[in-house]
Amino acid sequence: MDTNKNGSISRTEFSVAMKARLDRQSTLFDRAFSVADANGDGYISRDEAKVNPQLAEHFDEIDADHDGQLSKQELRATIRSAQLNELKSAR
Ligand SMILES: [Ca+2]
Ligand SMILES: [Ca+2]
Repeated sequence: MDTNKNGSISRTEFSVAMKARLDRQSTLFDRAFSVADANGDGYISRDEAKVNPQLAEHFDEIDADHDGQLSKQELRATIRSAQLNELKSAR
């Protein structure tokens, strides 16, 4: 992360590193989503979620509007709050 090797992480270095991390996560997320979304309708149904034990286990928590389908938005929101919790507990 300390790209100019001056021993401290500048605000720019930090935001560049964060952006790279978010881009990478977003690519991974899209890939994971399309793998789970077997019929390609943009939603993960309960059946489709079975390929991923974590998804299947937390299906009801992630399905915020309880329509029986996980949208990208619902998954993203879940991942984001999981990451926030991780940050909080790291402190
Ligand atoms: Ca689907
Ligand atoms: Ca839903």
